[in-house]
Amino acid sequence: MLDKLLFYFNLPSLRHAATDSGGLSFPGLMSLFANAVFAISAEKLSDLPPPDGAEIAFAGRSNAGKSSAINALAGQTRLAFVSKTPGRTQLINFFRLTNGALLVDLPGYGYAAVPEKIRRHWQSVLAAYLSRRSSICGLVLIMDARRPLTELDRQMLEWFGPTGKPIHVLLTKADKLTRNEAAATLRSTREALSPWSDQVSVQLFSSLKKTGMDEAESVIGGWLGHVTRQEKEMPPVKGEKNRGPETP
Ligand SMILES: Nc1nc2c(ncn2[C@@H]2O[C@H](COP(=O)(O)OP(=O)(O)OP(=O)(O)O)[C@@H](O)[C@H]2O)c(=O)[nH]1
Ligand SMILES: [Mg+2]
Repeated sequence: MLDKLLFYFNLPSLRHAATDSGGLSFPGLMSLFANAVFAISAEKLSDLPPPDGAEIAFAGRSNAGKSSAINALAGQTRLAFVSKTPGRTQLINFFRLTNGALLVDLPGYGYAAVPEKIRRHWQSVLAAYLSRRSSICGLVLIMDARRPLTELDRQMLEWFGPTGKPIHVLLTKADKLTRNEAAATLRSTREALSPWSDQVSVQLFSSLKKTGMDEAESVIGGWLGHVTRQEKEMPPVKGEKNRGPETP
């Protein structure tokens, strides 16, 4: 496990990520996401760190834009690995915020070219992680605004919904739609999710154009603000090298 950790820390992009805040500074909530660093990767559930920190899970179809959204929120370009080839995030990657909370980049689902056996494996990992992980304080469900609410997106809602924890849907790549198309997609997705309206919120987002950032920051920041006040004395995560400024 330590070997794997050191391997990831030695990747140039991650070394860079650990020191690069993208040269941006943000007032208020954004400081929660700025200076995020790569923490640890897990290949299977038994590799997960102990569930003793606040986690924000990012799930979505393969290629929907999960890693890009994490980078956009963090104000960095190479924190999470972004690829034109779907199915590239094949590990559960954890990023540590300076307040100690974790952003969790989950492997994408639904990419047809991934062998059936691997797809099924990851779906069972996602089901177990989303339904049982006590440290998750909210799910960010990323959907391509051009094809929201696929069958597997609904499956994620079914798995996570019973936890009663909040879900925020980012309809991303909104820059690929006209204003009217984007507004119509937002309306129809909200309508489709209205039975879940106590638990689910929906917004338009673009990592490319950085639109919808304030709304996303305020929702996720709200979840973390609530949790982080209780998590001040959080113990270090087993096997993790860098925990940020609060490490004694
Ligand atoms: N135009 C546009 N392209 C985007 C946006 N977000 C992501 N992309 C592109 O979509 C592709 C996939 O983005 P990723 O962030 O790697 O997607 P992912 O969901 O992490 O993909 P997997 O890890 O394979 O599941 C890349 O080519 C990105 O540049 C966006 O808001 N607008
Ligand atoms: Mg990814």
